[in-house]
Order: sequence, then C-alpha cells, then structure tokens
Amino acid sequence: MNERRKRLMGLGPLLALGIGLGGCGQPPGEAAPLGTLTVALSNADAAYLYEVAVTGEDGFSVEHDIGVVQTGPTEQLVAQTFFTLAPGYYQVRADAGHGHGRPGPLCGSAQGEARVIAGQTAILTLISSCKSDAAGGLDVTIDPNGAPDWVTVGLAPSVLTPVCQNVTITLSANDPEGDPVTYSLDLTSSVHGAHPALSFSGNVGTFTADKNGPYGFTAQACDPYACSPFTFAITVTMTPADDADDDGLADACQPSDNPS
Ligand SMILES: [Ca+2]
Ligand SMILES: [Ca+2]
Repeated sequence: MNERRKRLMGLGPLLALGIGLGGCGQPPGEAAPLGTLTVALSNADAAYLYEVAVTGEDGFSVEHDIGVVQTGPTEQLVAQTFFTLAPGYYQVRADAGHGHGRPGPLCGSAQGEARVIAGQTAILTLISSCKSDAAGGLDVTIDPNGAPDWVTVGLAPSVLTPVCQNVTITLSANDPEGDPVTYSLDLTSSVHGAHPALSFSGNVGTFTADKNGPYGFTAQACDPYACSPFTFAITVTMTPADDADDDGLADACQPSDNPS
C-alpha cells in the first residue's frame, strides 16, 4: 500500500463525518492541492450498506462503506460519502451489501466517472437500481362445495329377499350446486361360503346371492369434488326347499350345487 493510500484511508473516520457537508475535508499540511469528491447514491435501499470504491487512473483506490440515512421523518433517503483526492479522473463504483454477511442484494451496482479538480468539490450521483421487493398479490377465493345429498336408495322388491332372486338397487342423490353426480356401489361384507353377484351401471345395481344372511353395501354419490357415502344391508333368506341337499347353498342359482 502506498503512502498516499495509507494517509487517505486514515482520514476515513474523519471524512465520514463530512457526509453532506461538501468540501470541508481539506487535510492540513498537504503539499499538493487536493480536491474533494462527494458521491451520492440515488434510489439506494436502506436495507443495505454500500461499498463505494474510487479508483484513480494510476490504480490508486480507496473505499468507504456508507449506509442510507433519512434526513427527516418526511424527507427522502440519502446515502452519500465524501473523498479527498488528488486531482484527476476517477472511476467510482458502489455495490450494495458486499462484505457484510448480508443476504444477496436486490440492488445492482452503480458506476460512474468523476473528475476531481484541486480546491474544488466534484459531486457524482450514482443511481442504485433496486428491484421491487413489494409483496405480490394472492387472491384466494373459497368456493364452498356441498357434496351430494342422498334422496333414495331403492331396493326392489325388498330389503329382505329370498336366495337366487335379483334385488334391484337404485341410487338417487341431488347436488346442492347442481353439480353432475356419479355413483358407485360396492359389496363390503358377505356371508362366508356364499357366491354373491353384483353388477352396477349408472345408478342401478343388481344383486343376488346363494346363501342366507346379511350382505353389506356402501354406495357413493359424488360430485366432482366430494362424495357422500350411504351404507345399507340386504338380508337374504333361504328355506329348506331352496337347499335340497342341505349344503347351505341354494340349489337354484348354483348349477354345480344341484342335488343329484
Ligand atoms: Ca356439489
Ligand atoms: Ca344346496
């Protein structure tokens, strides 16, 4: 580091006090006349420190870190700093948030060139363009949906039915919003050893069984968003005449079970 840089960097704390005061930073005892350069940042973001680097044609460089201050409750944000420099041309660069462990800045670097004249104050204003971090909009609409309401579950001829006789199951539901309704029907419990048969299409099912006992069903009526379940049972009855070989299965609807 050359002597001039050491000297200038040593002035940093003093010069920092010169923010906004213009060219009052003339160091005492300086043989060659110096000029001053005030660097102001426009559009700076108060969330960051700015590292302002000034580099001369001979490669000499000096840096200041500056924050953004507000000049009054209703005044604009201001960020500026003040350098005392030998006359000449300087490249000036300001970067947001570098070297301070802060998150990646939304503000881009700003660059410019300034000419410093002995005994005068040059003023350079850099524009720090910052991306907006304003909140985006999220419009949430809650549209309540009513699942279908059951109207009827028709069992014909009856909920109590003899073996080998078809029971027609007709499902009917209304949707509160008029959504299209689809149906399903499942046999959820059977009788041990029985051979139940269930077919279903649209909203109509046909059921038959060859052994007495209760058979459980679950029907679903669904709109495009939700389903309404309906559980019910059909009880199948059998008389001794239905099971001549007394094996527990109705002879009429189980051909392999016909008595010899
Ligand atoms: Ca609905
Ligand atoms: Ca039998």
